Amino acid sequence: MERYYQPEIECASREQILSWQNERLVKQVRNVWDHVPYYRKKMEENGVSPDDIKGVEDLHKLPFLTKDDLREAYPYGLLAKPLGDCVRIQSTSGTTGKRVVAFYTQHDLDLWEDCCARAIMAAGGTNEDVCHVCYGYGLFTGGPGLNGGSHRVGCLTLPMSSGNTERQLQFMVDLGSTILCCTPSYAAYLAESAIEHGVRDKLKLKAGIFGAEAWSEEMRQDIQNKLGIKAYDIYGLTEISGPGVSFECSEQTGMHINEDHFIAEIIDPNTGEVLPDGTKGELVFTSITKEAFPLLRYRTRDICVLTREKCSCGRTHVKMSKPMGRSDDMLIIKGVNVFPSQIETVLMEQGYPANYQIIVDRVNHSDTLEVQVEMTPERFSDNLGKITEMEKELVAALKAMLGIYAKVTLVAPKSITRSEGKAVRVIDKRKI
Ligand code: DLL
Repeated sequence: MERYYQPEIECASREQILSWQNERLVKQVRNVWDHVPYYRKKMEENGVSPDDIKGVEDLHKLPFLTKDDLREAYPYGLLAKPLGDCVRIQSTSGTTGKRVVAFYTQHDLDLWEDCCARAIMAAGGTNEDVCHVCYGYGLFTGGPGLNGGSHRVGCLTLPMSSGNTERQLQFMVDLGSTILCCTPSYAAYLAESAIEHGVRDKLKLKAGIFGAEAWSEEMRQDIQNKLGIKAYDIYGLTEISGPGVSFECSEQTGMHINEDHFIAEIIDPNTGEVLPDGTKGELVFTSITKEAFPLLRYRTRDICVLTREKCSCGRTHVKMSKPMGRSDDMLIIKGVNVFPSQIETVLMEQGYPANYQIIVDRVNHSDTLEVQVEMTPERFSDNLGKITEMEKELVAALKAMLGIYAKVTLVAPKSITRSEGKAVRVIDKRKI
């Protein structure tokens, strides 16, 4: 068990972490130069060679990689190992264009599962736990990643995958699941269903490990209260391995990035300039231990802040804030930048559940924003005559947050489709 809470790594001094990163980065850059012609060409075009990279302080000299590069090099163009050494493929859930595929050697899988095991242990997991994994299995990394991590910790692992909510609840009750792993939107749905089916008090859950999509602090509180658990955030992306790139500890104030495997930078998304810690910007990762699919300076499009304040859990690895949205999720409505997460915060502050849909359209050359919000059954039956008034209150609260008018439509309980994986919150009809 000790293997996965590794204080000598997770609580190492900054000097020690930097020394690992320097050594591994230099090796990785040389490896990519030697084995990935696509990236070597990029380096040559930018006038940089492996000899220019002596440590983390030289990272900024390397060119960025973006999702477009991954699509261009699809499927095998960024492989650094012969196919014979690769044992697994995972893929992103992209709905348009070519999918992004990532490759793993057995060693890559081992390190990825270690990262997920660290996350489970940081959420209090031990070999006494029953870990209920209802992230999707298959090409999506959520199920396989947390499944592997759970095995490493020694938990009894339930590879449930997503869907069939009644069966999920039945297994949770019968087998006494103690740790729940799924998207936060599915956790909210499970909580709602457990209450509805009268099984909430039969659950033995103590912790949840929720990620793969943006979720607000208000949503965390709601899930924690409804399920009587502590809800931990977990972050990751297929290109860099999957879940477990970073994870929350008991302090719940940001996610520790596994800095022995990934170097994180924050950049200005418009200029590419590296920004100091504490500044909001786009998160960029360099994977320094990956064998099959090592990405250097990969732009995630996720907007967040890095902090290095001392953490009460003792871990010293840098923390990233909850992503505030993706730069490509940001909606520009009437020229104003709107993140779906801002809308969620307002709704939850006003006591609405996290079941909502954002509809953006263009009518007579002007953008329109509508937010359909589901009411709880109690609120619905108690306030039938006051719906217009309640809609007006929400319009005002949204205006104060976003600075623009949003039409609000309160809809009946259960009328917005529930998600079993990542929730689709936004319908942008301008793009259809
Ligand atoms: O979502 C990996 C994952 C699975 C993470 C399970 C956590 C739990 P992708 O499908 O490649 O991989 O999507 C990656 O999802 O760039 C973020 O925009 C978003 N994302 C992931 N975790 C979080 C999180 C998985 N905790 C993309 N908060 C990332 C907000 C998240 N957004």
